[in-house]
Amino acid sequence: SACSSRFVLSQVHPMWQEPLAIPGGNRQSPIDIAVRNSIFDPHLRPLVAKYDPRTCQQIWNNGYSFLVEYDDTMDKSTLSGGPLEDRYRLCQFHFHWGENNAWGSEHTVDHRLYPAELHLVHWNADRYSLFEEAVMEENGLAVIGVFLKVGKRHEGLQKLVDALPAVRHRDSMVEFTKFDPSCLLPSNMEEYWTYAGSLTTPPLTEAVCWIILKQPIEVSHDQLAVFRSLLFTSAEEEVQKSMVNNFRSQQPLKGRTVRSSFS
Ligand code: SG6
Ligand code: ZN
Repeated sequence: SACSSRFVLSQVHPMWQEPLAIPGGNRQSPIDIAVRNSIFDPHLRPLVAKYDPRTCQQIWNNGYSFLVEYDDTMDKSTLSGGPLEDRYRLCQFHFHWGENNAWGSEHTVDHRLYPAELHLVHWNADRYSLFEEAVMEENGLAVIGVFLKVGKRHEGLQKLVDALPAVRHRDSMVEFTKFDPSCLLPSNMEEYWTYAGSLTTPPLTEAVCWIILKQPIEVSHDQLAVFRSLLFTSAEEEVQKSMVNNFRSQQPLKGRTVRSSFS
């Protein structure tokens, strides 16, 4: 339930032990997507993701997740189309996951939990000049959410999994290049849900156009086990804490509409 996942986070991650600065909160994320209540919008166009693997730079354990970071100083890896009016630049992707395969995703579909969820974070480069500026604005960010389910090993993901032991501790960073994020996208990019929401970690700003793909990708149990071998803690800390359950609890819909690209 929502309450228990908040409890889990406050148990495992120091960031969530502080009282949360919820900014008023009329469009907070994540949410449960109630399929029956989502509204088909025939004007929703196909997504256009054009990613240049040469913009991939590094992997960083930030003490909450691991981030694969991209050079966003030029329009080289971009997202447009779908519900978006502008062009958005990819700056990083990261995941959220559970301590086991029964939970871990931030969004749910008709209350179905997935073991993990990928977030590809983009900022509006048509309207703003920096991520730091866009993160404060209503149409500042666009995040693609992809559910992970357990099945066969994901070949594209494996290159990333192989690099993770090098960033086991908080604040560690390694060079990571030429990784094409499109290899983590499912074949069906036509079917998605979209709604207006927020970042799921502080500052929780209500800046995000969420695009949640319907088709999950398949990864193996062993690949998720490597995610779980990462640590929330730095090398100096005496008590090491596994990086698991790094998802936020679900937030009220508060009258928002979830649109779908398919009927
Ligand atoms: C992750 O989620 C990242 C962090 C932050 C956060 O845990 O570690 O970098 O990302 C864009 C951003 O600030 C919130 O992103 S999210 O809303 O897509 N989950
Ligand atoms: Zn996220």
